[in-house]
Amino acid sequence: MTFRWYGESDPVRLEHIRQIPGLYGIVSAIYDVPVGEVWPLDKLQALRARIEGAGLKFEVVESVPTHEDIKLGKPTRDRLIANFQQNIRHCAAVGVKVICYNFMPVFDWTRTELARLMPDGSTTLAFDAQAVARIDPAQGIQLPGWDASYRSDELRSLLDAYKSVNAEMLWGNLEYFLKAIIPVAVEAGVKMAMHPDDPPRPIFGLPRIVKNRDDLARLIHIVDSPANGLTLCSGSLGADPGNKIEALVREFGALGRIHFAHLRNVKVEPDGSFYESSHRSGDGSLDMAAIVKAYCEVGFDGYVRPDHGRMIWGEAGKPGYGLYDRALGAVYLNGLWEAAAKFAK
Ligand code: DNO
Repeated sequence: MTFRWYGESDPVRLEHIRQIPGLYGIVSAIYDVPVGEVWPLDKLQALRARIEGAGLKFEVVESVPTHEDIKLGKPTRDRLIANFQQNIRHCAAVGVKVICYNFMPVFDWTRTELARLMPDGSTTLAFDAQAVARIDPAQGIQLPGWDASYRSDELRSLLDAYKSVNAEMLWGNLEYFLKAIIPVAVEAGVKMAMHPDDPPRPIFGLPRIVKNRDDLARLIHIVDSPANGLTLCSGSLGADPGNKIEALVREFGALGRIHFAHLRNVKVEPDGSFYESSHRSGDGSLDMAAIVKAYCEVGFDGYVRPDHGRMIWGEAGKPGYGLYDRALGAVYLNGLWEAAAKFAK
């Protein structure tokens, strides 16, 4: 069981994370190096020392970001891919075993609200499909969490650049990238774990290609190596009711290609809207007990983390990444795990 931590600027303290029962390690990254550049080894060493000093392990990185030029297949990609390769080597040098990354154009996870008020007074992340459908990218895209990431002219030129990249071209660019990085990961002893698209559908006319079972199968076969694996995110994939998470766990787990499990629940509405519920099965649309049982039965021994939590008990902080609700999630998941393992037939 691991827990994501955003470094020294994270209001959640490592010393508090350590007090969660059954916590093994921290999932983190270097946040002060621009996307596409090499993470200096000394920064990684300092991060590892800080985490180990708090009594936790540092074996999972989330994420090494993939520069847009790589996804766009621009001529500049070779230098950026060389930097990505170097990041894999540097992570391996400090003991990292799994690197989570994604291949979503422009927007990583996308929500329309970062603090939707729930009847119990908690707040949570939500995606309103109608509100997204009303956004005209040509008029500018304002989304909480993202509007600060790009200047509006930068965003416009990125969106323009993607106009000539359809889904098949994005697959082609992914193939080029995987063929360059997976051999380096193999050599370094690191497993790459692709995070699926969140939500698992195209948005704002941008292609998205890691959305469902067939995409995951295609991805892992591009380079048929155990190092070319998945972060199976129940909440991202689960936002499409067509994705049966237990079945995905069984299929890709049996192949040994799930290296990192993101476990969270999501309440999905018929129009494609959703909000992030507590981790508990009864609060969302996913059967978390069945998902954990599937992991257990398939002999999964990789890294797990609770995913986004609600904001509860008056906690202020990074939406989705407070201490309290994620800690409840970790303990709930460990409970499910203990029961599934103990009573396995
Ligand atoms: C959101 C996260 C994602 C994830 C990246 C992985 O909270 O699940 O941002 O870290 O997509 O590359």
